[in-house]
Amino acid sequence: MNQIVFATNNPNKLKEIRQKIGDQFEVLGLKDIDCTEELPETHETLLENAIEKAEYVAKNYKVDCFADDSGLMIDALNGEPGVYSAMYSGTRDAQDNMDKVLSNLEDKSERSASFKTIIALVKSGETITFEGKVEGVITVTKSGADGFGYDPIFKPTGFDITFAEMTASEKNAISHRGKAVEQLVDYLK
Ligand code: ITT
Repeated sequence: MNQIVFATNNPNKLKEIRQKIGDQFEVLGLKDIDCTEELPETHETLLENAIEKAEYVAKNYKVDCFADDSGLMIDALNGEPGVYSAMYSGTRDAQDNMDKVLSNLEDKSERSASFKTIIALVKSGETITFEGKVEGVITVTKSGADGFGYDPIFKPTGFDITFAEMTASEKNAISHRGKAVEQLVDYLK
């Protein structure tokens, strides 16, 4: 089976992508290539950060790889948390990050939001990017225990449940990351 390195320190992302394409590719994590440091993310756009992470790992570890930079964009908060989604509350704690979103949206009826993923692939020294997006709304309370990050407060358009109430394959079929990964796989085929 073809191998591909996914340059992420987020174990939930690795698990999701393995669930989605694990029957087609052996997806290696950073531990598998002995990369244990924090990846650089110094920019203010998902696109630049995804490219930065993928190119950093490709250059320093001499592997072809891809990286994902994702964010939750909330219209009533002018696109926040956006590129700062991972540490919106000042920590990586998902409960604290969701609490900050819910408190910022208190009393707001306009709750539309979208998740976006940019995947940057570095292959044979060339960088290519793919994008996936899903629209939805931010709920008033948290529901569900699956998934990760903001999943318990994001209800995708056309569904009556949050991402955290879906099975992994249900989420993967419609999610920002799932859509970006489908394009990556089409390209690699
Ligand atoms: P890497 O940079 O190592 O890949 P990270 O967690 O720092 O991991 P990002 O910079 O892309 O990743 O931050 C994205 C954050 O957005 C992530 O930590 C979650 O809080 C949130 N997020 C991304 N995708 C999500 C999803 O599918 N469901 C819920 N929250 C998500």
